[in-house]
Amino acid sequence: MNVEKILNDLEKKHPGEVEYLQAVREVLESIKEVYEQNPQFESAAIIERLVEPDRILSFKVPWVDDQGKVQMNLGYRIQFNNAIGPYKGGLRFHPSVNLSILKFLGFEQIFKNALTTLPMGGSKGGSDFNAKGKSDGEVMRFCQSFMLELWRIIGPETDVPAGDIGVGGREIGFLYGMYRKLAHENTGVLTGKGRGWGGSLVRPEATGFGNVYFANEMLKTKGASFTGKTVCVSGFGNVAWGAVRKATELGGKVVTISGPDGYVYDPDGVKGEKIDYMLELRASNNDVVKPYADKYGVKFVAGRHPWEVKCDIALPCATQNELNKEDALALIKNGCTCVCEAANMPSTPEAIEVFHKAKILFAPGKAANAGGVATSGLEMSQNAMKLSWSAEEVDARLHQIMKDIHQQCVINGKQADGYVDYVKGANVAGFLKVANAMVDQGVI
Ligand code: NDP
Ligand code: 2IT
Repeated sequence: MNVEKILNDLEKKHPGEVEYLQAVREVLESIKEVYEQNPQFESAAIIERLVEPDRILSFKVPWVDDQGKVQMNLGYRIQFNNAIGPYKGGLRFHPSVNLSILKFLGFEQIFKNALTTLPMGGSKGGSDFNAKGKSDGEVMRFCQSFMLELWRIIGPETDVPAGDIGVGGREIGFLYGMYRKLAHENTGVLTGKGRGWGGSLVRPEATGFGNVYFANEMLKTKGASFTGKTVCVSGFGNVAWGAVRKATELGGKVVTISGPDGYVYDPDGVKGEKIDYMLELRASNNDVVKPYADKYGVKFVAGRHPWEVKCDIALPCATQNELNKEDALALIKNGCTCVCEAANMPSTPEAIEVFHKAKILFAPGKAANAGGVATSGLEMSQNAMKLSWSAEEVDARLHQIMKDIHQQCVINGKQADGYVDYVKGANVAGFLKVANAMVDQGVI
């Protein structure tokens, strides 16, 4: 496989889509060897068919603000691949959203969902809507207008959206209400629903919990655990909240959280009611984390990333490319031995190279944050059965799924010297499952 040629051709077709090309490059470089060992992939043109989405729906989202003024946003849904199950993936509402970002997320989602062991294809969607400073009524009218277009191409057996950045329980509620009215049916068409109307227990916590379960599996391979460890977390949203909770529960001390404005350093640890306060802060429709530092009288470092703080374990939980080469070098210098990505693609390729060279434990988001979508899959199962499981049952299944994903990474990523390349492991395991399904099902 000529990775450079494929990427050059893709760049000509999709100029400037840097995040998408970054995600494709990483996967192609990892799977090159296994691809070349399986000539049936080449004859079925698997790569050419896998790197392009099945279809992209792009639409406008007009809505009326509280002053009666008409506002306009852009909306998208990218259905990438459904070889192993219905399209499945989150919706992101953030002003930075564009096609490149949603394509990278949709592409990653294919392999992540394959790793969960559940039957889910990959998709992603969203809008450049900025919730900052908006009232609940404005968010509702925006969500309703968004669903007015989206509902045509989704369905419980077709494409099942969920949350991502800027889309939490409140937005899923507004989106679901509108879908129910338009489709005249009450089905599990979205996941992350409220507990009283088809949602699953543990889904809000699942990405962060799953991430910490995965990190714990990695630590176990070195005879280590979270107990007594200092942990740096970035972000202060849904995923960061779950990760902080579980890392603390397992005996770690989380000393940072962060926002686009900078990071908070809390040497006593983010714990107890301070974790609940993270939820309040996130729900305030502000994008600043500084109020945490003001409230608890701890240090706030403006405009910087938390990776300069000394820690044993780093859990990036904010967004793509938030951890660069300098950050990676600082982590290594300060003795960090485990970086477990909870966000999607938070480490730049140069940062990953630093981690691999230093031979520390490093897990990519598509493996280590799969607990969120896996629990969405469990929500779909419960909806299909019209039953709901207890929190203990969902959590036990989530825990087992994360252990299985870890195992798949070890099997496919172990190097001759025993070092586990979790990036390779995750990409190879996810790719093989999808590519084999595509070969089995013919050229469609
Ligand atoms: P939230 O909206 O709850 O929180 C996201 C956090 O990241 C906020 O602190 C947000 O600040 C910050 N952030 C977003 N964009 C930027 C940016 N461009 N620069 C700096 N900071 C930014 O989202 P989630 O916690 O759900 O998502 C966090 C990460 O986890 C994302 O990468 C997401 O794709 C990934 N993920 C989410 C899953 C889920 O189930 N929710 C599952 C698997 C992965 P602000 O928005 O205020 O700018
Ligand atoms: O990136 C992700 O895996 C998510 N945002 C969750 C997707 C889902 O369908 O639950």
